[in-house]
Amino acid sequence: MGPRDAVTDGISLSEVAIDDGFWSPRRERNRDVTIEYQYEQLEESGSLENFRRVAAGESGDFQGMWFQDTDAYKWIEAASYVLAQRDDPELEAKVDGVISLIADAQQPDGYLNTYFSLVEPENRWTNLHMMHELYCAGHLIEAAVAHYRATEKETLLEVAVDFADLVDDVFGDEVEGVPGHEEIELALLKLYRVTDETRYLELAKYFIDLRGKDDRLAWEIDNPETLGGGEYEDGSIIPAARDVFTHEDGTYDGRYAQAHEPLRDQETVEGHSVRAMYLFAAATDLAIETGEDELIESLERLWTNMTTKRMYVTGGLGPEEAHEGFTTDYDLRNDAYAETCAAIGSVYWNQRLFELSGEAKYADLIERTLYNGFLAGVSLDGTEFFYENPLESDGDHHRKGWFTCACCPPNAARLLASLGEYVYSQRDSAIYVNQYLGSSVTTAVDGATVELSQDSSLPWSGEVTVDVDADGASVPLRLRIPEWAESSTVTVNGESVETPSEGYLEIERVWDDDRIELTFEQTVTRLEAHPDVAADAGRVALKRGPLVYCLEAIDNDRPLHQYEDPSPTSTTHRPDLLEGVTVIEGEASVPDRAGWDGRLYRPADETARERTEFTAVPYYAWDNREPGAMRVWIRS
Ligand code: FUB
Ligand code: ZN
Repeated sequence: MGPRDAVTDGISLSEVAIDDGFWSPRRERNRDVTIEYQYEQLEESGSLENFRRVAAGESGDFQGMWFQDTDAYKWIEAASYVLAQRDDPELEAKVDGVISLIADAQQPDGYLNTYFSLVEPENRWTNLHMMHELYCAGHLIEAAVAHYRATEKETLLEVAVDFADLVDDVFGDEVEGVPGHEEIELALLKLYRVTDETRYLELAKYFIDLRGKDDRLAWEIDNPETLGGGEYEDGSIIPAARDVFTHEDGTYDGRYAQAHEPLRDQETVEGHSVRAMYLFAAATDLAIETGEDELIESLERLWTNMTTKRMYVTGGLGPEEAHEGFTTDYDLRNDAYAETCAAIGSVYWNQRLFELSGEAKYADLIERTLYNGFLAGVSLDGTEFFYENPLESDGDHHRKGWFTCACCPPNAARLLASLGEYVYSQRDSAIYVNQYLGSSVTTAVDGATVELSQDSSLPWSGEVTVDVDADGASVPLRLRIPEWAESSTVTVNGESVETPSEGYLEIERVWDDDRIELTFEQTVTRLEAHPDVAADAGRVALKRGPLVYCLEAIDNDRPLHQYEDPSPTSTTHRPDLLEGVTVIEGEASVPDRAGWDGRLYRPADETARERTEFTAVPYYAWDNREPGAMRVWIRS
């Protein structure tokens, strides 16, 4: 038995059925609209055509970003999660069609990358820092594992295994080095779990351990003439990559790809935030497999740095656009980059940290990220996406259906389709209820069949019921007390249970048609940020339950910068607004407009202030009406 078997035995997606007032409509739209629409985009963007052309033995005329294959892989992954939860022959046939295109494009030795096959077949594996061959391989593997788990078909798994075997033969032997964009590491760990082949575990460990130790990436930066990728749009990618991989004085800087020092020595989260999240997720999976203390300590240290100094109140990550990532402690400017993929990566990492430790704080952060930093990335109608998720806008930032670099839309689709993975967990023979959303699960724990059925009123109010039946078996149940709950009450069959203020409430008893009722008090909180966050100095943000709120121009008469000292007075559920949201209303102070005619400046003591009403809506719902300004942090 490895350490993993001792600590966790995940509940599979097909065991969980979600039926939730808040999430189900979003997931249905994801299934019926988004996944359908994204399939069309795969055709329109040339992604599928690239596979067809490789299969036909053609060359040249590659379309799209050099890692565009991943759009198709992520689409298959999202569709597979849907198929894991219900029969859908039409979708399955579409998935099969895309898989056969991919299989036909695979080279006889297992290699698969349409950019290199079409444009520079002789330059495989020459540009690890930017050309994403291993990143594409990772998304292929993730798609294959999801597809195999959903359908038991091995069509894509065989393709992925052949490619993974080639990568294993090449790396550590013919080529020494790590990918500039992490992703393959976490994928190899998934492949290991599904095949039991230790070579994939070893290969993931090789990539994780080598990062920051070898000088291959640095060497590439200084030897651009030897690199593949030179033919991509006249090689414009190579100088651009140099910018993000060098200090101002032109010397190599590995932080962009978390390659500045070995992972186990890293103290702060650095560089490109999606890359960082994927690396840390993989390393956590590795720690789950090996139980290695040094690795676990470094991951905890990085998590603490991120969550106490480098994370937005929404769970969003990475203020800086130039390198799409982290900068310095407390740099949380509100024109945040905060890529949707980084929020998604954070959910992946935190889920693994939970599996490793069983600690509620990771599930708390998943909840915060899902409802805020992630969900803002998807329009209410499911057809448009944010790439960047600022916390303040002048009204010119809008979602789009697709992007030239379309990493976020299919990433959002795969997370929504796999939401069931985050609700329950089984660990140390206990069942954990990690997220409160209407759902049911039937699973086996130490030979007993346990059925849970949950009803939840989140995020609008805090009432939850969980019906439990284990046919008279005794199974510990751990229920997360959300960090935001001001107070909580829990009863079992009407009898009160003593409840901790945070962490998990454990209830162990013989379960036989029992009902647990939980009430989490939701109050509106005015949050302030640490004094070193210059961007939020003298500002407050409104939060209620798991939701962060914002002001949008459309609901408020004055320009948003004029609102000061918001005092919430009431909350109202408005079924008509933004598909049903609870708004926070109150009064704020604004400057009196009298006496300004013909004047731009005047002594400050001449300006009186007056109180006016404001309305705040959940941050996730912003930019779904008429364009206008938005602010999360309001002057205090
Ligand atoms: O480079 C692949 C993906 O595209 C990254 O994860 C995103 O940040 C975007 O740059
Ligand atoms: Zn993205």
